[in-house]
Amino acid sequence: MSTNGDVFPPAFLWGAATAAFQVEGATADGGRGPSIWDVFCATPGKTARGETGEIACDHYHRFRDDVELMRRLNLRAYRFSVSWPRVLPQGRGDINKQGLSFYDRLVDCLLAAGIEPMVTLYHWDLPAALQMELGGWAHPDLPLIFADYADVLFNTLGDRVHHWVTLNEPWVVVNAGYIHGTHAPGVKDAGLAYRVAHNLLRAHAHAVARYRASPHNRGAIGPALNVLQAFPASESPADVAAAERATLEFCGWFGDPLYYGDYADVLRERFGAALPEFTAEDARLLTRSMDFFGLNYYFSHVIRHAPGAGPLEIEVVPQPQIPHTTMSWPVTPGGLCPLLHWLSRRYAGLPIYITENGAAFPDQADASGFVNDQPRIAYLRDHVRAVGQALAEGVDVRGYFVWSLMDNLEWTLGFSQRFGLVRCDSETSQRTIKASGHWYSELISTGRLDDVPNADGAERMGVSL
Ligand code: IFM
Repeated sequence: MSTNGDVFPPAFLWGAATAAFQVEGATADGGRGPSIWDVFCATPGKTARGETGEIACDHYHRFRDDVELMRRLNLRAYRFSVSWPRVLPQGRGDINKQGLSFYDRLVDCLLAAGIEPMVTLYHWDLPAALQMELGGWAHPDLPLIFADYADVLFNTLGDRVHHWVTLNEPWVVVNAGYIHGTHAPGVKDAGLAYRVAHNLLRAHAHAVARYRASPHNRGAIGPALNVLQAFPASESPADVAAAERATLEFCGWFGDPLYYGDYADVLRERFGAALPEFTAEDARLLTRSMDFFGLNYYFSHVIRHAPGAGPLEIEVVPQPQIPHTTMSWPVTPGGLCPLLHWLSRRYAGLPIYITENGAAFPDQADASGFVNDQPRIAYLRDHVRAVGQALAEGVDVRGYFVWSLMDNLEWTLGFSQRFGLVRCDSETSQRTIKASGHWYSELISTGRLDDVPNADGAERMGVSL
């Protein structure tokens, strides 16, 4: 695919993304079992204002209206995740037909509206039974149990779904869930975290092997990895090497094993015995186990060499002059194009999808519920422009998914962080397309960034990084 920068190819896959626990609600409906996130949210003090996924955006009941909204937004694709405990309430064993049929109907409804489904198999909501009975991802059998679950979905939806994402942001699962304990299952055990990461990688490899052996292997399968571009704080060789190590913290840990069959050398040197070894069979299954690289890009950092600061000896240099989102993330569209080049060199031959990109801003709705979210338009426009530039320079980017279709439950932070193209009233679940949604639909219909009128007052943000 190529472009002249502001003009995108007709086949470019424009979409928006969500995740089951963040939007579905209906946590006790239709035979669904509890997930580790239900347990976590029910524990006092774990989420802001004690907010839970019980209702979320009520997408489980409103999915037909939501697909109609997607059609009005001109989306070509919708990335959603399957709730594992909705399909297998105990994580394994008996299939909950009612739960499975929800995804069956959702896929049919999307296809009838001309929208391509991209299905994520694991977006953090592990069945609670697997955590309680086996200790979750720390257990060496989890990868095979995950592959069995994946197989259920390949067999049910594989005739109609051609884009599969195995794991969403395993780096976050490990860091927030097992090092800092701020996400479910709320464990703080760095030693265990390496084993969990290892099993997540093995789970991806086993699921991909099943997909490739399945009669429905007519599409593409890959991970969605969160990666940032690390800019060195100075031209000194020490800072340049530190910046490379910072990017490798994500890619060397999760991307490299899925392409080369092992962790990056620099991680083996720095983490030593803490990084488990892959068996020869694991390495065989892992090597070239991505059909595409799914990139979740939110921000980049300036990094300096910091002797003694953890095994990687890296430190983020704050950039207070750059605008930040309400997540306190810097707005850095300038990191995206170099990162796309870096990925296309390191994982040569793989197409890239931007599986998530977006921003939370302090949206204010008017009396009708409409949000004139000019900062989000500016954010999206600058990032889409960076994608167009990378395409024009020869990087094989095939699609772009805004995070998120609608405001939803931002995990521990509850409903306070609004990422949506569509406002979802957290009291009534009423949907209203925001100015950014209208802007995005116009971009999709023309495929030209230069044709979409600039949003009033939308300043170009954070372009220096
Ligand atoms: O909401 C999350 C999503 O679940 C995973 N990627 C980042 C988003 C914003 O924090």
